[in-house]
Amino acid sequence: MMNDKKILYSGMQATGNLTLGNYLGALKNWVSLNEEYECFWGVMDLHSLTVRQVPAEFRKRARNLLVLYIAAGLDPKKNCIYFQSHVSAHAELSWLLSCFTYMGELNRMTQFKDKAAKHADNINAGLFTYPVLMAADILLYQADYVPIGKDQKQHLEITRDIAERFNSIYGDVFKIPEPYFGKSGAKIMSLQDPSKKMSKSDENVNGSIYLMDDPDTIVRKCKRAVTDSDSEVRYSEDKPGVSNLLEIYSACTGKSIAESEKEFAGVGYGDFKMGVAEAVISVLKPLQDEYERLLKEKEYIDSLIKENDEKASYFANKTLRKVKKKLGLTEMPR
Ligand code: ATP
Ligand code: LTN
Repeated sequence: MMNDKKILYSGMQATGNLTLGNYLGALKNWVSLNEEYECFWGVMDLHSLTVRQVPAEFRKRARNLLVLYIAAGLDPKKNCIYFQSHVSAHAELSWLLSCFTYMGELNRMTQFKDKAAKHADNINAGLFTYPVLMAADILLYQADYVPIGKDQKQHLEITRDIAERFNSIYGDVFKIPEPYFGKSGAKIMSLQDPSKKMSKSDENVNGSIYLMDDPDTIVRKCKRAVTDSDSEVRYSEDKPGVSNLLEIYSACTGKSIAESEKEFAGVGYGDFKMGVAEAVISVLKPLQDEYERLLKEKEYIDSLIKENDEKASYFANKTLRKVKKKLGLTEMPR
């Protein structure tokens, strides 16, 4: 069933509303990868439960994220797009791998420390073992490559350590995954504080452009973006706000930074910001239209979910059976 393409695995948590950063830095760049790789993209809904969710909203958000993957151009016939929680092998392997993961290793995870500080009232064990579930996600599919942002590098390293530890005891069970740094996607910074990345969990909604923002909101947020007291549209380390807007413009139009600078030479910040807003709208409007159209195609989406859940389960369970056998768990009589 599987061809000889290398396997690529990634996904996003169904937490918060996706930003332009998530799109330009990740989603947009995922679209063409299926030409070269066999791709699996999970909606990481089990990971989302490490912070409290309101059930009705969460259900909707998770489904909307899956629809958004498709609206962004991931072809669901060529990419396996599925919900993590629909493939029970993730939770099962996560338990098994947790018995091969040390407390000391998990204690070193910076994301745990950050999130524990942010959610001091709910430092649950799931937050602590988050990287083990992530290791299970990746290892179940024998992934060769994992496209991730810098913040997830430590989680991929622990995944490799767990896999190597397991393999050294039980033989070659898991493929050791590598991070995937393809054509590097743009790193988009907050419009309000260009020293911080644009992030869906940012409390200041003016810092982020959300994928579902309407044109007026996009114009307003761009106009309010922090720049500097100078008036020159130039890419430079000492002009982080302007540089970020140029980065956004360049990623949305496909023009280089140099070309973009030239285009705005001698133009005031007001018109420059308007130009950036228009470029963002021209990218987001078609995405939003396609998303709205797909949301109405309930049966079509349901059938895709079913098909892709089955495909994901097939591959995941193949690995899980092997792991259980290696561990000496008894088999269910047929
Ligand atoms: P959170 O605020 O919940 O931590 P986030 O917005 O930082 O979320 P993630 O869920 O951590 O996003 O990341 C999803 C994907 O989007 C990752 O591949 C990550 O590298 C990418 N990404 C997130 N923010 C940006 C950004 N500002 N610029 C470029 N890529 C980004
Ligand atoms: N932790 C990742 C989301 C994630 C993931 C994965 C990414 C969960 N499981 C497996 C790649 C592979 C995040 O927060 N961006």
